Amino acid sequence: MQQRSVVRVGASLIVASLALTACGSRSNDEGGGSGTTTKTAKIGVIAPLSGDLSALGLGIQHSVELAVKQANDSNAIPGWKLEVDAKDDEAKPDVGKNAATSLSSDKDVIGVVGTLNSSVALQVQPVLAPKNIVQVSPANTNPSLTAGAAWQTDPKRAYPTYFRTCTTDAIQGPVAARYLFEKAKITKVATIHDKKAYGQGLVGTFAAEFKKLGGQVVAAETINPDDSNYQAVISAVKPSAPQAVYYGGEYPNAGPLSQQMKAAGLKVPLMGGDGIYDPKYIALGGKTSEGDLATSVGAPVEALPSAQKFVTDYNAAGFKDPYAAYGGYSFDAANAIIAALKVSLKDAKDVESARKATVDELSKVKFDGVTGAVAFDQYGDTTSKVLTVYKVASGKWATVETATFTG
Ligand code: ABU
Repeated sequence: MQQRSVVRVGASLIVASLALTACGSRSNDEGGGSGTTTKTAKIGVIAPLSGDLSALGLGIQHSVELAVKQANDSNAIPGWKLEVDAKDDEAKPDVGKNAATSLSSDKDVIGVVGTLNSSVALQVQPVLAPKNIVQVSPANTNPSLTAGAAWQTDPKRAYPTYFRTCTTDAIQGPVAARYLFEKAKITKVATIHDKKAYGQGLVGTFAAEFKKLGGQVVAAETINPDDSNYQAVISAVKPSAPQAVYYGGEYPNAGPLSQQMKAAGLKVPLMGGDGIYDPKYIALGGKTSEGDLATSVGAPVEALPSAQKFVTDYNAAGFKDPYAAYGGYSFDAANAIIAALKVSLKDAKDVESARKATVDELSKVKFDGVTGAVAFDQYGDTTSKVLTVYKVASGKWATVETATFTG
């Protein structure tokens, strides 16, 4: 993996509405004209639409709704209207599996955008794959979802139907390790994770790179994601005198952990991955989250010339929730499916008969999206691998640097 470019931003830092149609086919010609029919294909969304992570999940849902509305408005697929069917997975694997089962039993569903959580995706992939329903995640970063459990030693495509627009923790953990060791000059860290697929995997790739660089992992602990009091883990970590804590998991646990470790006298920065990159982390962490760090997938959408229309259109659509960390990647994920559908639905008599062709077409998709070039490699991973380091400054996430990787 080669780092191609680094763009620094911030010198002070160390370095819907939808045009819904009825299901099935209907006449376009309600007044008795040409008699052509419009068929319906559905794009499902599986994401946390309620609960602690809904700030991220609702941004995914609305960004897909925006892409679908724009496709319908421009008659992107003549003879077809698209619908969004959004299901709440509550960030729980079993609920996500049920959502996937429900969508996969709907003959009009052609693809799914989601999930947010890697642990949920592990349950969703095997439900959608046998039905040839494509799944494009804007947010799952666990490497095994594309390249299999042995992704480091013997990579093998896990499911031909699974793709993602974000990069993975194979890059995210090492980027954080290099930032702490090389830029922040931190040589001793403690790691803590939530025992879930994402958190455990991210800490694994971080720790391997940190040690390779010559750093020391002086404590390695876990929390229970259902807990809200972290005194035991803080007491276990504090005597080893880490200069930073690297956390694998999401903001509902990370924010309070940051607040409690500082209150307990462990006054060192907490750094995490994209799972903590949300304003809610700072709200939960309070004033002492100042100086904490995160990496997140992609470049900040607001700073991308390619994303300005998306940002304007999203704001104009009047959604009550922000597009949040994964909005740009969700919009691109939906448009990747739509690009495939332009070919696969063209002469299709119905959705089910077009599913296999949609899988094939999605693997060939190539276009300039709002987050950059959108295309997939032989595993279903994005070919555009971009990550940004952020730091809490004056109560907000401030960009430190964005890096693009090739190879
Ligand atoms: N990528 C961070 C949050 C989602 C996940 O579990 O991968």
